[in-house]
Amino acid sequence: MEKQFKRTLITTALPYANGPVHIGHLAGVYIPADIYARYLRLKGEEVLMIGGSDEHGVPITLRAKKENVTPQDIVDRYHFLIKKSFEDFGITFDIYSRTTSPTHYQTASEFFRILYDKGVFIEKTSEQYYDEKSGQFLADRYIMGVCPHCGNDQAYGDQCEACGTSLSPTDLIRPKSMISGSIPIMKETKHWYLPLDKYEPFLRKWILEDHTEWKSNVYGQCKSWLDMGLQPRAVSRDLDWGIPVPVEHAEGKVLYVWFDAPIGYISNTKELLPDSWETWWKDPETRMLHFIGKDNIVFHCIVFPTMLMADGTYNLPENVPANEFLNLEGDKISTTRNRAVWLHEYLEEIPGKQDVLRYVLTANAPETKDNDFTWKDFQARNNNELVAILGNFVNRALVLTEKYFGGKVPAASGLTDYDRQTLHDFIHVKRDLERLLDTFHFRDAQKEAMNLARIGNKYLADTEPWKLAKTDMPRVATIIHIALQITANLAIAFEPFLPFSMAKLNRMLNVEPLGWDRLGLTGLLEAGHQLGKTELLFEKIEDPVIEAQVQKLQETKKANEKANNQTKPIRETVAFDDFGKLDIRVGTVLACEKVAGADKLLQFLIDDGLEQRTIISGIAPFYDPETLTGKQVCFIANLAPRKLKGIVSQGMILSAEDTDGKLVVITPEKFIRAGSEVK
Ligand code: B3M
Ligand code: ZN
Repeated sequence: MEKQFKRTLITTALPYANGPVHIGHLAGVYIPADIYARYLRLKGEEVLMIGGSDEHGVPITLRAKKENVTPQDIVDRYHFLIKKSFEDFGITFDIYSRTTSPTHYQTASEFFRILYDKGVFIEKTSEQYYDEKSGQFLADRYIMGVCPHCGNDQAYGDQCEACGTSLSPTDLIRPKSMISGSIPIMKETKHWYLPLDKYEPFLRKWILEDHTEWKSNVYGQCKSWLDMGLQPRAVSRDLDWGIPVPVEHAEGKVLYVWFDAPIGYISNTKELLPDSWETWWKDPETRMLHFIGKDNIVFHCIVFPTMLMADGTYNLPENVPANEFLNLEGDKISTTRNRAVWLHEYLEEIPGKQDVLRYVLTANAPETKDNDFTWKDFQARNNNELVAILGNFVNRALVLTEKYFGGKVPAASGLTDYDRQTLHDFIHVKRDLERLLDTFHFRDAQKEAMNLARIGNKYLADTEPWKLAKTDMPRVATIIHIALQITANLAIAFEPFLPFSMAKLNRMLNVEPLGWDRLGLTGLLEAGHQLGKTELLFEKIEDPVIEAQVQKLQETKKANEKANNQTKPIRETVAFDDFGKLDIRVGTVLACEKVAGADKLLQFLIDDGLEQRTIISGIAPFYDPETLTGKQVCFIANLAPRKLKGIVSQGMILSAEDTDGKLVVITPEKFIRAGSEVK
């Protein structure tokens, strides 16, 4: 028999407060969690939805260093921005707090201390990478190097983002400090380890046998971790930003961010409900669900449950409905590369359209695999689905009521078979929606809700009440009555998905929000009920809006390329003899002119000390040819000749590229004999 629960505790991954939140966050975690929480509340169930910012960890300290401010400055800036973005998108947290709160410091310290006193941790001294220049140990993202699995040379000490492998700093090939760029040495340090291996038999049974219903991506990742065998995991770090390890002789050591962050769920519940938080965490009749992204699976399915078990007084999660990743126009979303649709910018640039984004992100939710967000699809889903199906149906039903019945719900009489069939169809919607929502299939659930609007559209198109107005008003009244019942049903079915628009629809229907138990019923609006004022639910999004967004993304791409140009890494070492093969000379420019039919090319006549030679160079956009005549340049004299625009170029003039792509010719510091060798 399935377990019965009295209440549901929903936790949502705590985003790092090292940048604003973007569509990937919404699609992966917060929209599904919010849909689910709203659904349960509509059903009248007891629910708590917990959120907050993750304010520790290396990404935050690195950002602070880069900007020359304190980590506290960084988290203050982003915590409030993130909190506001979530509010603006209607994410209904019961609390959104932060891991720098006093309650959290106390809760996390106590949690560690209880495990410490129970003798859970292994204390171990080992050698770890240390940056002598900055006088600091290098954990996690403080260190970078080549991934041993895929060869990516930008892999971090805790993970390779190219292939997704989780790493430890000593796995990296050619490690380099992210603080000083120097090559680190090994140095001894003491840390506390959580012995995951001891809990492995329990975890195997709990996940692999008792939770076969978990999503296959979650179950699969857990299984592969368990099959590889679990190792003790360090839960402390040598850092000056974080919660101090609450034991003696632990100066300079803080709790590992992945130890303290999930405890943030507990702290935030405590902050909200100081007297009754334990009901939500310890009463077996509470069901706990973690909404997260796929990169957090191991922490929520293995590490945090182990911590909770080691304490022994807490519930374990019932389910962890993790999503995969959302890409943007075919490429990864990246906070560091500023490649994202930031929520606060979306709201400024496309104001009042929160529900459109909620709808599109749910329709494309990366529930089973990575998925792609494109602006074209965003526009198409708005125009062809929200406007053309849902908005159109609701508008027709309401406008017809206004036109023929002065905005009062008309009475139905003498139902036809077709009427009955239509009413019957939408009774199914409730059952199907529940089945899908209960199993976290939000995209299909939203599709099902949209089907109800399709039923409505088809009903009006088939019955054509506007043609009957002159001949058969009782029939028109019946049709409109049914169309209005469908409309009221839509207001319930879509509430979890499109809360702003459904609040508007309720105002147009002049009703208080209707509860979930009324979904599928046919008498939601009684005859004689006066409707409110009709407005448009959705409006078309025109091409220029979409084009502006696509262009913005392209500009970011260009800016990134330029920024990368600034510091191109030094190329592979060459032997001295190889350098000696190049014959670089100084030459005097005898004449210089534009090459006809080529925007970029200049043709030089150079005195090379022995004879005159022609060289073609791509610097026309940056120089007026006349200003170069009489100057001296450096050129490669023994480069194999090449034909450009029909002219043979005998060598190459050396120039340097500035950050904006501008080329600057290299000239000797003072006038010198033509033909002099550059060595
Ligand atoms: N801050 C990682 C992330 O944002 C981390 C989640 C913590 S959940 C307790 O992906
Ligand atoms: Zn890799």
